[in-house]
Amino acid sequence: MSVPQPSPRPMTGGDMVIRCLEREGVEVVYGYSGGAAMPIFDALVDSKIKFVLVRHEQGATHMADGYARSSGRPGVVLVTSGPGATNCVTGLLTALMDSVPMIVLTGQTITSMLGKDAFQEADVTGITYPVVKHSYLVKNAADIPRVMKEAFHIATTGRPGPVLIDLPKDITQGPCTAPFVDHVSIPGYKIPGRADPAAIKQAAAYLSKARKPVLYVGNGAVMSGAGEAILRLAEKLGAPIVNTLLGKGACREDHPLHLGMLGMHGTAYANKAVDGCDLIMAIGARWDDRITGKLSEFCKDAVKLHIDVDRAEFSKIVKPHVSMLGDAKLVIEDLLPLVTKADTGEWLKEINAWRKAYPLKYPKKGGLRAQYVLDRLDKLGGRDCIITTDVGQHQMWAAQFCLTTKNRHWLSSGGAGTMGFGFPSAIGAAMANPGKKAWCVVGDGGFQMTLCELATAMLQKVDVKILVINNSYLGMIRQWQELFFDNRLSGADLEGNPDFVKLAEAYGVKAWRVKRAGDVDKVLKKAMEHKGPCLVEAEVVKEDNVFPMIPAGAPLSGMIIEKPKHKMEKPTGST
Ligand SMILES: Cc1ncc(C[n+]2csc(CCOP(=O)(O)OP(=O)(O)O)c2C)c(N)n1
Repeated sequence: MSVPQPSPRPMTGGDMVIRCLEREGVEVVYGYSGGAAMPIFDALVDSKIKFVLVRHEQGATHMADGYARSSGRPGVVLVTSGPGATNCVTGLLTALMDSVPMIVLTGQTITSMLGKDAFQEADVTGITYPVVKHSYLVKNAADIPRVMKEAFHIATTGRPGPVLIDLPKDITQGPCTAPFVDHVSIPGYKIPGRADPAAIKQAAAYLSKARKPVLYVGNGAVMSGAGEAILRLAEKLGAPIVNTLLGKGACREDHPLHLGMLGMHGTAYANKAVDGCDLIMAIGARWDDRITGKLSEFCKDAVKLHIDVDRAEFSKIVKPHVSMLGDAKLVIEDLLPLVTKADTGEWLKEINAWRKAYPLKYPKKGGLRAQYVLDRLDKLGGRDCIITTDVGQHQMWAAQFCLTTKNRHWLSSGGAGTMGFGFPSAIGAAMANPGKKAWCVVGDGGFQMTLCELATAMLQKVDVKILVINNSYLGMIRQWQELFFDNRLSGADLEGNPDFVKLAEAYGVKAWRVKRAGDVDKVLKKAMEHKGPCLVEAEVVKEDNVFPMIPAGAPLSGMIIEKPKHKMEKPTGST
């Protein structure tokens, strides 16, 4: 049966939105339909852009986010007004906190009904104002080409972030005859490139003098692709590298100068190095409270240098001796010829002694350990895969045991700590990187927040391997209650968990359960070899803790390497 072809019609606002997406090179849009967005959905029918119908709008935002983080290209979301748009708020916060380029198109009620409590009306630009880099409410179809061009420019340049475009239905349904826009002109919006040469010279002098330097690498280094340049700088200086949770992968973590992750659950030797350094240079990192602990004690006597693409980060938390506003890669490249090798031999010896004395470790007895499963994933090819995580203990163990050696191969919600992020972001990452496997490491709690996207994974046949670390608890919550609240468990027991294997199978997704260390390799290999989505449920020790740990608000020197015998003070840090 042949499908009737649509009769040629004048271009609508909805058509213009889609044409603009095509001109920006968009391949895929994630979303959920609804009344106010129908003209845009109608225009999609005539486009080559792939539309992925998710099962919840939050899932669409995290898929677009995973697509963007893993590829550097903006992720695009299309949803309807009211609840469709408000379901995107968590995804917007997640993307904003981690500087992810994203475009969110929301349908809106017709312009004549704005502010009149029309059906499914919500003040979406108002509600999302604090969680976007920028937003637009389009009241004139002629503005669509300019708004679309600007939105992509703003989302992807400088410090990237999500941009929301609210599109009333009469605007997308009515005619649009405006020409395409090829150039943007936004007065006052400047994109930093190379930093001030005077600042570079000053920083180079400090770096050349330092005897105990540390390079502290964050998400800005991932986004600018600064890794190679940072490694050259580290080698030239003889300086160790530490990375934040989001900085994983900027520089290969198996490099001899790399000490792994710093901060609350970082390696002991990374934190000892930061605590004992005489100079620390933040490269696209923002002195987050998970890193600094008690601020007044943090690197008290060390010289602090800061490279960032966002001027607002300078002196927000830490006042640097030198700030360098610019793209991390360009700044490091400019620093390289100016630094001379300092004598850091003693410093590296000291660090290597810490490495030997305080390796990452976990109990080998008493049942299957999440750490073991993740260690095996790392050894069985995990480093060639993209790894996404959800939030909780499994996230920290994955950060510790799954080394990242390739840029944009580690995706985790850092700033917002959004449970529910891990699985959908893996779908987006797999779609952005055909031929790559995406492993999603997720807790039994967080998986249940967005597991409806099993349908999306199955329909899109994505190569996503879901590793559910099932400890039957909201593990990180249980850990804090055990350590700081006299083990008075409250709202931490995940009684009522489903059978994850049966659940996956109900969606047509292949699944295995593993309970014994001896079976881990076999099951992980099966999952690696399986084409398309599959799930491994690892039934792990229920009551295990992530160490090392710096309690929130404690100084780095207050790091706990193993479970203390004494009762601990309640943490005083922000959360
Ligand atoms: C949306 C959301 N709600 C609540 C939290 C607070 N939180 C942080 S970790 C955590 C527990 C996660 O449990 P689970 O997913 O089972 O992972 P586990 O810690 O056991 O590895 C909770 C509730 C959060 N980060 N995000």
